[in-house]
Amino acid sequence: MSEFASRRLFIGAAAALLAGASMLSAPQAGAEEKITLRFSTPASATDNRSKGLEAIFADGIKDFAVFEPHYNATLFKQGTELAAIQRGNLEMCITSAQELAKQIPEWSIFTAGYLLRDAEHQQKVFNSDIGAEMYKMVEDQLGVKILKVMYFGTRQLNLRTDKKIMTPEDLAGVKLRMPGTDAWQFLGKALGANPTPMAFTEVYTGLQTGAIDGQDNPLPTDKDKKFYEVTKQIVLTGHLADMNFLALRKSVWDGLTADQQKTMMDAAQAAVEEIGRNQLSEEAQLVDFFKSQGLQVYTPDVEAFRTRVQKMYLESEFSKDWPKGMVTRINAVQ
Ligand code: KDO
Repeated sequence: MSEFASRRLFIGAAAALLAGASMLSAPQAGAEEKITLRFSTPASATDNRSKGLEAIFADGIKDFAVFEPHYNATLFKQGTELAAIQRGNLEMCITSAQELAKQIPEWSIFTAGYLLRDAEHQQKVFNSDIGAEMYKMVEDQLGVKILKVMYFGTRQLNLRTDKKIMTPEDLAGVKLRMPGTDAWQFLGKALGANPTPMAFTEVYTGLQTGAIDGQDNPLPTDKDKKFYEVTKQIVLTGHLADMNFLALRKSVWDGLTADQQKTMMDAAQAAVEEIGRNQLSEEAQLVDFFKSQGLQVYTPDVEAFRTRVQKMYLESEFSKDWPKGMVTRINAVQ
């Protein structure tokens, strides 16, 4: 019996005992049937993704499931969430192409800088047959159901150093924190920097103490995590139109009725739409905010970054695993 199934039985038995023991504390009708969806993320509770999931996703599924978020990587360390789901110790997380690529090499195509053009292109790609094919690999190989893709924001460089960065050459020797997977480290290298792995929850201190010279994240994350307090500039490289995927253990999905599955998909869709809208609108406003905080915010020679990054990816070991013809198909999505 899976841990999930035994947990349900346990909750059911406990509720039955309670109901029998006291009429005063009778549980709500049907409450004992609810499934608990433990969700782990390194993000904070104030992140737009967290707020959107709690307000919309959790509410949408409340008749049959309890969404139980754990923020700031307090339940599972960044990068261990998928394995925890696979082992049956966790029900949900928001995962990334970089995490999926650790187990499914074909997924590294979506870790390439300057491939997805922007939020709209990204959403269209994943809502097309391309997304369906990629999600099927995750279901078949990992036993994880991708519910929806969410626009997380466009990644920009954020440095504590003064030197102006106009080209990849200017990043030579810059200790750039990237998350700790091969795909992320390669992106840092392709940008011209000296990448170094560090967990997301340690980045603020890393910047404050000078253990790292900079980091990359979407502007809403720089604001939410207050990275502007410990950095001096934001370089608008726009090197990755980044996304996350709302992921659920497939055995949990398979245990839902068809109606519950539809309700869950609708709730996930409504949540990711709201999250994407909020990320985009914050991105449009935040340059002024960072400037008001005394940071230099400017656009470098993006063409120079794009040319170098695309060349390095096409010549990399990663590209050998990309599904045949996929770059052309992605580029063709209008
Ligand atoms: C990060 O560690 O920089 C990153 O932005 C990588 C993303 O894929 C995602 O894991 C994100 O952190 C977390 O959700 C925390 O915001």
